[in-house]
Amino acid sequence: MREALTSASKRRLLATSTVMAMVASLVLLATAATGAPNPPGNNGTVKIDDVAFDNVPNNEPHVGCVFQVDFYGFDEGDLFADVTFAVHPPTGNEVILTDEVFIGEDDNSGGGSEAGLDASETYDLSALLAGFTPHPQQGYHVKLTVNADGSQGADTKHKVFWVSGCTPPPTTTTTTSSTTTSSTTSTPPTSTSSTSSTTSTTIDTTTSTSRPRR
Ligand SMILES: [Ca+2]
Ligand SMILES: [Ca+2]
Ligand SMILES: [Ca+2]
Repeated sequence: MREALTSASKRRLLATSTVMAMVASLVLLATAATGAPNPPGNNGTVKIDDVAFDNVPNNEPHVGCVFQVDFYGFDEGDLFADVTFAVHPPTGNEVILTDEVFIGEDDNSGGGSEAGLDASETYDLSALLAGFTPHPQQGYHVKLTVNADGSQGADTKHKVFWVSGCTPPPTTTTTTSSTTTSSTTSTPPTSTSSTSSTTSTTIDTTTSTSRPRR
């Protein structure tokens, strides 16, 4: 009786271990086929992110002057993305801002999903777009070009989007200073002029400084 039980349980054990081994090899096969880190190709994707800023990999092609570019699924390594913003017809056709963003923190796992987020950069184009005429309804037409290190073959990604709701940068600040001087004679008239310059430009200049590539 005891013999029979043990042999039966042995058989069961053998059966379960074979199944487990099969499952393990299947998983291995699956990861080799799809999830291998840094496979060749133009890995990664970029999305335009309007407020509220998030990590959701949807593209929002109508944004305010302050927006984000989110990077997903890029390869691991000493890898940077060259980011170029240009005004696009009908707004214009010239480069207005270039930047570099580190994108190589981890491999391409997660792909174009929230788990695959590699970088999230905030940009403010209000001062740079001030010299152009916006479309009355749509705003400024802007083209983003991203050239990513680590790609094999084509490394270029594009996103075209509209920017609206920009407040023009405060360039004229001379009007308010003259009115307050007559009433208070005792205080030195130095307090009014200093505040205007600090708030004018908040261009995102988080260019990753040194680039030790290749
Ligand atoms: Ca958003
Ligand atoms: Ca974001
Ligand atoms: Ca990655």
